[in-house]
Amino acid sequence: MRIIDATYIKSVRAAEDAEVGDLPEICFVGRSNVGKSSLINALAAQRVARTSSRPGATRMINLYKVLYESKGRRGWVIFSDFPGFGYARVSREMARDWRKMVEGYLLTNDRIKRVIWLFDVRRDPDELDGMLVEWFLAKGLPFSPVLTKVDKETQGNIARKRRSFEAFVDGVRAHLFSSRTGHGKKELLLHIRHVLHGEAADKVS
Ligand SMILES: Nc1nc2c(ncn2[C@@H]2O[C@H](COP(=O)(O)OP(=O)(O)OP(=O)(O)O)[C@@H](O)[C@H]2O)c(=O)[nH]1
Ligand SMILES: [Mg+2]
Repeated sequence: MRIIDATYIKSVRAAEDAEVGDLPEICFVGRSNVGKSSLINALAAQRVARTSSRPGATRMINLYKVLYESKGRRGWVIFSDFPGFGYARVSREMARDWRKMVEGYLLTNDRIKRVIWLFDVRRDPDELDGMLVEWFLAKGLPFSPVLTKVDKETQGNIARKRRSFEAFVDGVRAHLFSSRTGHGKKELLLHIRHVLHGEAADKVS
């Protein structure tokens, strides 16, 4: 699969405001600063999503319309770039607002084919991450973990972290990614293609 073009459409707080017809959607969620916008730019091979060194800058869900080619056929998909969660400096009230918006969006949008959950490979999952996994599983939301910024870790650590992360998410396969080196880009695009065609193998075998 190859992305031919990606354009920003709009920023929304609710699924009904998306107005993208019946296009399938892939959501990119994860903690603040984990590399969501960078990953979208890396997949799209262009700077379409805004990145920032200021964590928590994105407050709305940013929608991108993506044209792709796969096996000689073209198709459209929406990529949605979510505001980061778990940023320590936001107030309790803002954290509650974030949660209401994100949960509402994910639960009322039946075009969503997959939630791509980005996780910094250097971190260890904490209680908040555990709650998120439980929530995905309880709601039956299909999710794909991606360990990001692998250029910052040694091969040995990456392999070890991947195994323990996959155990943490109940055996769901975790992908590796670096937007700096492009590591994992081909595999992730292939995975997205499989998701869009209903062919994804999600469990670690
Ligand atoms: N070394 C390295 N740095 C990265 C990588 N991906 C992102 N970064 C850096 O991490 C910082 C945050 O990246 P963003 O893509 O803006 O992260 P985000 O998840 O969209 O952040 P929020 O929108 O604030 O939640 C930036 O300084 C990026 O340059 C990566 O693969 N490797
Ligand atoms: Mg961002």
